[in-house]
Amino acid sequence: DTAPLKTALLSVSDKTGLTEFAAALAGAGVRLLSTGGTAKALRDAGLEVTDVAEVTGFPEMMDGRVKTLHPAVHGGLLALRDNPEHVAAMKAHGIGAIDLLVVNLYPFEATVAAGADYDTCIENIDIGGPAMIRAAAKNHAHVAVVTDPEDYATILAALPGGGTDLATRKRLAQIAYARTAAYDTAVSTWMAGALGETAPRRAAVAGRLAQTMRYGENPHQQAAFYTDGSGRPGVATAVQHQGKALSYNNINDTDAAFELVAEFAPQDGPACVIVKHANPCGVARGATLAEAYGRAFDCDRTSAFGGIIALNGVVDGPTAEAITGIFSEVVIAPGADDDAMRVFAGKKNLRLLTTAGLPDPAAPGTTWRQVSGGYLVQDKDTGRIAAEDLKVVTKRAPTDAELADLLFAWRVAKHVKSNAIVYVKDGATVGVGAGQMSRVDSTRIAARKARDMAEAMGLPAPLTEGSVVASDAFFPFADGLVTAAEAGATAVIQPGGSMRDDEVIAAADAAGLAMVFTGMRHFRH
Ligand code: 93A
Repeated sequence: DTAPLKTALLSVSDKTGLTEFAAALAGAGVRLLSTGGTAKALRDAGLEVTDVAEVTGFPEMMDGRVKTLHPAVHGGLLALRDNPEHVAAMKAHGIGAIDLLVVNLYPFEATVAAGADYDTCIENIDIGGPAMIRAAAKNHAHVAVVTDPEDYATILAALPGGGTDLATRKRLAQIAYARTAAYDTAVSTWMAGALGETAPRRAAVAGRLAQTMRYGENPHQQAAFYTDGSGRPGVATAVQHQGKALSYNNINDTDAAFELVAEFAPQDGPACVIVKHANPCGVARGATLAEAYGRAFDCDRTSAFGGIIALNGVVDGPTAEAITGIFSEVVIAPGADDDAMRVFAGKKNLRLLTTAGLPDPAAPGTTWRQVSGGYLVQDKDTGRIAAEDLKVVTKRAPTDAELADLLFAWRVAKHVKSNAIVYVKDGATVGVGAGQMSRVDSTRIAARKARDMAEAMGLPAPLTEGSVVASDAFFPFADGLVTAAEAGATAVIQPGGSMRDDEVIAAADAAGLAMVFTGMRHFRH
């Protein structure tokens, strides 16, 4: 699958590393074609170059707006070398194959950033460059495309082997499409600004506009919802049966709830999640979905009001009855039967969403976050821990019942904003501490809420009595663990790896706790 490298077309605005690269190509016997400014730079460096104008039979015209937009160029980039009709067309029209395209675009982003006027920005929208890049990338079966001086080295490394291999050309094509997509995004975003409009309702993102909203996180913010076209089961592809349109916060919270409930496979039994402000305030298993809902509700009845409820199975009548006992914003589940639909129909304000299934928590993905002047991009957290991954670090090992709850708590903790502390008893959360700047505070808050809840329910002991506790990252000091032990926890799951692990383990032993290390952290911010 090595594609020979006989002819290269170079047309670059950023001339970094150009002459060294082109000299190496020429040295390997590659014929160089080039546009005005690039050709001049190469000639100045003593290299032999053919002007694209000679190839097309047309001069560069209209201030350079039309230089490479010609069948002699695009035919040379797009022709399939192993297709007799394509080869015949090349011959008939005198089109020569172009094996390597080296293009970087007019500096549109830099022109905007420099505060240029409208016409200057317009003139810096590259048309011919992206057209060639997209053509060469499409034809990566035969053509290599380089859009970034950083990748010159990739081509140079391939020269001794007589050309690039298919895997390399595919990788370069992927980079190329990322570049043209980002370029047009920059143009569209700039135009929105020039029109005096805010971006969200017509943002250039890699997706399809699904819904514009009355407002965003707050009423003075405009907002819209875009689907990514993946068709993944979730809030983006759910069918809404009743209730008002989903708000920005509804969608965010519903996603959080559904992603968490999907951690519990239906074949392992019913599970329910209640979310408020993107954090779970109750997660539980049950013999039935109705029971799972009730147990999730009991974790924090106060916060559950106006919450978002996600279930991992088809909602039935009794579950719907239980849910409609209080006001909830949204219910999402992979289906609802006729009985449930009838019950929900009596609550006009409740939004009911059903999906074709549950999201796959192991499916790889990417998360994006905007920061001033850039984006943070990372792999989705698909980390999973099984019993065999755990290391017992205390004198006492967890019992089977504790172990089951520890793994449950760990799964929930992954979906709680850091610092996350999750107390669990018999397959239900009994205390959740979320989003605190200090881990010991999360530990205390969750325990206090569990005490308050027990008082409100008329129970003698706090809900955390006899529970287990998960911490999304290591305990830096023993104080958090001691607090959990005082709240009645008997076993702990945490990553380990603190400088003071020894102190934390000693405190656990002193309190008779069993503790396991996961070796994996689940920060979520
Ligand atoms: O104005 S264009 O959109 N029209 C074209 O046909 C065209 N072909 C290449 N801009 C075009 N280019 C761009 O010219 C390339 O993407 C590159 O950024 C630049 C290189 O011009 P020069 O070689 O004259 O410096």
